[in-house]
Amino acid sequence: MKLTGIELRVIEMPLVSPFRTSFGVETTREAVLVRAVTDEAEGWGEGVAMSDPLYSSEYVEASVDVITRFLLPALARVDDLDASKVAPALEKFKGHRMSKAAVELAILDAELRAKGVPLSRELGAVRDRVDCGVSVGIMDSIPELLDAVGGYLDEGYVRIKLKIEPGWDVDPVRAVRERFGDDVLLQVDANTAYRRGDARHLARLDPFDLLLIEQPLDEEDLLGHAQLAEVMTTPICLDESIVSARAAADAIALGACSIVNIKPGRVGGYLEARKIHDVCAANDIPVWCGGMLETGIGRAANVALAALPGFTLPGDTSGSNRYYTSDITEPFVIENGTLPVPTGPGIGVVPDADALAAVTTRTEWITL
Ligand code: OSB
Ligand code: MG
Repeated sequence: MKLTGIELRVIEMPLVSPFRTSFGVETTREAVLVRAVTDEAEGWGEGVAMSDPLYSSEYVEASVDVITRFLLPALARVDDLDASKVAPALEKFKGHRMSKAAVELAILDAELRAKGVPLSRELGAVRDRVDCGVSVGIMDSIPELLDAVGGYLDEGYVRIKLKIEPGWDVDPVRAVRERFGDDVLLQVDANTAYRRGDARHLARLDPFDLLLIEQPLDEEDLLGHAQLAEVMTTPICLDESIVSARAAADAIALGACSIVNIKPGRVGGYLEARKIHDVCAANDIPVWCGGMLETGIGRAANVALAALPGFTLPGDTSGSNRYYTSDITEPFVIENGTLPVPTGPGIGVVPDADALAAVTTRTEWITL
């Protein structure tokens, strides 16, 4: 395949409601979209970097810059390009995994469209629908939280994840358990908001029979997570810390987690994400597919990944309407708590030109 050009788009989409985490409040989702034009087909990728470097060091403007200035020139020099050559060609550039992932996905989508192969099949999917959970932000009050959770359960979500932070943890969890019962699959996500010294406080979550606690401590604090695992009975799941298959293997060997959240953007792409799935499967570590408030582009690819056999827990693969009043692709609609795995070639969806134009704030075309 020959890459002839790349279109980079910055989009900005209003969220249906503010999404508050321990690191900030999001009211709109700004994101970078990549359209790869090759001599055989076109492909789309979505970058998951956010506007500000609060979840990780990456952010939208940096993503546009590194893709334009470094990643694309390096790819222009690769002969016979295919998706498997992207990560090796970009390896010398440190970090910027979300940007690498966005570019790799666009090229993978183009390659698979040219071959007529769905991404799910390419990755090794074994299901045609995936179980869906929902990530519920920090709210101003417990009644507000209970209304939100009740609404999502009514929509059919099979698992609830509560965002937590110091001052919003044990009480909201208790309130959700009291209102909705012990059968609800429930987990929490701290996005690194706690310190090692909070171990005894966090252990107060243990009686609530949570599926897991996600990333309580700093992303670099693997040892702290291993120590916390000795104090808590709630299983520890890592998100921010797992930036590669090697990081996953190390975290597992250290006892820092017993469950892994796989986000392709965080780890440099879907091919590395599959490696993490394989490492975890070999170690009997369950995985689930995380989310980054993706549009239909990234969501389509996440749903394909979540259909792999090791994804035994429901993911943050919610329906489009959980985030946006109108998506840029055909919306993903929850049915019986599940989403369908796209069946078309590549990621199986394309953005609608008018919907895309309506949310685009900037377009750059780079000829290679
Ligand atoms: O930590 O999983 C996270 C959203 C943005 C950044 C980080 C996270 C999240 C979510 C939402 O929890 C997941 C989703 O529904 O896309
Ligand atoms: Mg998380």
